[in-house]
Amino acid sequence: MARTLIVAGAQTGPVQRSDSRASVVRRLIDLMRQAHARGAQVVVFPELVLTTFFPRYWADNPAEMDSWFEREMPGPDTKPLFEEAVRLGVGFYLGYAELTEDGHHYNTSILVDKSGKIIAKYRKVHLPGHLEHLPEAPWQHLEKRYFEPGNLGFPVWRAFDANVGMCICNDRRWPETYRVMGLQDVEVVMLGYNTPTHLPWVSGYDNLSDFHNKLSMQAGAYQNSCFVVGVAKGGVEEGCDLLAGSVICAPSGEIIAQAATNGDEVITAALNLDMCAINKGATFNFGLHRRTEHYKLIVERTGAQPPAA
Ligand code: ING
Repeated sequence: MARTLIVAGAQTGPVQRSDSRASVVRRLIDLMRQAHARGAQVVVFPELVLTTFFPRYWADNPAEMDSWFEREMPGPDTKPLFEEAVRLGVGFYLGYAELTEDGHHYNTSILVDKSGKIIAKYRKVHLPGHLEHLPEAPWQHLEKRYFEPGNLGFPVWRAFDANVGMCICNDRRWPETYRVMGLQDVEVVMLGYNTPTHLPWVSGYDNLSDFHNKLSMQAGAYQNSCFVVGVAKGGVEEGCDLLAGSVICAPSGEIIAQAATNGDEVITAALNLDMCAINKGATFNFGLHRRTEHYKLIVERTGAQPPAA
């Protein structure tokens, strides 16, 4: 009997500045009910899903942004989501802005089991964008200003009878993210994202926004023989168009579920987890094929250095 995990990606449309957390949680509960109706055992929500993507705004004092952060999880606004999850008997991944008791700011995701218990936490490692204010740009991308780099690494947990890992948004573009989890025998990588389709600080690739989105996750899935569940907050948020394109990728690298809209939409797939073993035992049998003695630069060198003239 194949080991199967039915997962749902609960893509959301935009969250405007004026949308309350309570109104967002009502949408998440509706999506969770739809996912449960399709047999989902775990539901993946987007990155920073409770609020608008506030790193698009400049604040002279970063502390002005603290109102976008959660000081407790669950808090009064998110408790109804945890309660619904227990009622339905489903687990979920939730992305949110975390403000710790000792004043640290992280772009965070948690994994909650079907009893409503937080069983895992991840803090975004790769913070994209820029530090300085770009006053001419239609929006900023100031994650480096408002968040600290994650300090938990890329763990993999045993959950839902599978080896489960988490990452967030820009992390999905870096092969190291998947490989560190692959070296922990990950079978399902869950991630949420908020991806503007126009990047003021780098031009030239806006037209390939969805191609790069899918390429990154399909490659990560194939090269580490795992499933990848990537879930967007999409649509036009305060004038900024966010990419939708949520997908579930199989260890073959193929997309096995894909969103058709840029709004609130559930995608589901029954993951045959034994599929991971095919290439873990062959093409990507790390223990048999990798030659780590030649990989030192990956850890020792941060930025690229050209060859001597
Ligand atoms: N958003 C984007 C992402 O990595 C980005 C930022 C887009 C960086 C495209 C580079 C290219 O999907 C977040 N929140 O990381």
